[in-house]
Amino acid sequence: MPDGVYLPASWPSVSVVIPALNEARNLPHVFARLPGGIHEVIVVDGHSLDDTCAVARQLRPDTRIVKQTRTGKGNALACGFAAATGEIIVMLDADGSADAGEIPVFVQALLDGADFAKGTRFAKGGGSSDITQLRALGNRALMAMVNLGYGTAYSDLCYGFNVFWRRCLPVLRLDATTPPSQDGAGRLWGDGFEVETLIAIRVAIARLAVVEVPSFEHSRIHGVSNLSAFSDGLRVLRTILTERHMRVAETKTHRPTPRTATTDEHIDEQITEEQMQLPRHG
Ligand SMILES: Nc1nc2c(ncn2[C@@H]2O[C@H](COP(=O)(O)OP(=O)(O)OP(=O)(O)O)[C@@H](O)[C@H]2O)c(=O)[nH]1
Ligand SMILES: [Mg+2]
Repeated sequence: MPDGVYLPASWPSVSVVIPALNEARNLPHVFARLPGGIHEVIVVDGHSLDDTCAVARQLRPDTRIVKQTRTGKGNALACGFAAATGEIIVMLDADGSADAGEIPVFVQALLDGADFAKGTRFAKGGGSSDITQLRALGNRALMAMVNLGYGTAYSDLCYGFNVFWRRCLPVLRLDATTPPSQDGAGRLWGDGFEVETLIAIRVAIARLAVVEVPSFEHSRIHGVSNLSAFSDGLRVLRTILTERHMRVAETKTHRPTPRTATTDEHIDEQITEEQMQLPRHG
């Protein structure tokens, strides 16, 4: 654990969900940065060909290993969230790019009243040594579409370091259980890297209190990225368009839904910055 970083015993229980695909060499660094006092660490293995699971258990014998039901980071997160038992869930990458030492700052944002603490590399205090110019450009364009289409004021969109109350899970509507289809690649919508955008949109539509937390993204330590800027960028774009389309369609049907669901009479109203509790960054 980073020197002296310990979650106070009085804090709610925290589950850390780590999607990992061939990250054996990076896990030692990731685990070393975990603060003390974590309720559980869940590694969601994407059927890794290396020693990811063995290394995780070696580093921390109480690590819970979850096998994902389909393929992709999004499915891994859905499976990890479904298995989590803590009051708070942390989404943490396994490649060493996210610093688990930042977890207390995210949790503090929840304790201060947020439902969802969304990491941002592009607010004061945040940054990245990992993002390429192409990805930064794509991220900015896609983020502008989300902000325009959903009335949000996000300063970052495709960033995987987020922390939220487990009670908010129903809002995300992620499917952890459907078996893979036999015909296609075995992926459902939301199973890929578009999951972060899907989550960002669904928490906005549900009007959760979202607070952005500046975060620094380090470079992946070992191995290569699983993300393709073009094909995954297109999936993100399709997510933005599809979710908006679904939202409009649901509004028209006026189906009764739970309070946290994405559909209500006024769902097409713009969500204001105040409702989102997004900070303004100068
Ligand atoms: N379980 C599981 N984890 C995955 C899968 N795809 C990616 N991951 C994990 O998700 C996290 C993010 O994936 P990366 O490949 O680092 O993608 P990225 O962070 O967008 O790309 P870089 O910035 O280049 O590292 C890492 O911890 C991966 O191991 C998958 O199909 N299954
Ligand atoms: Mg990465």
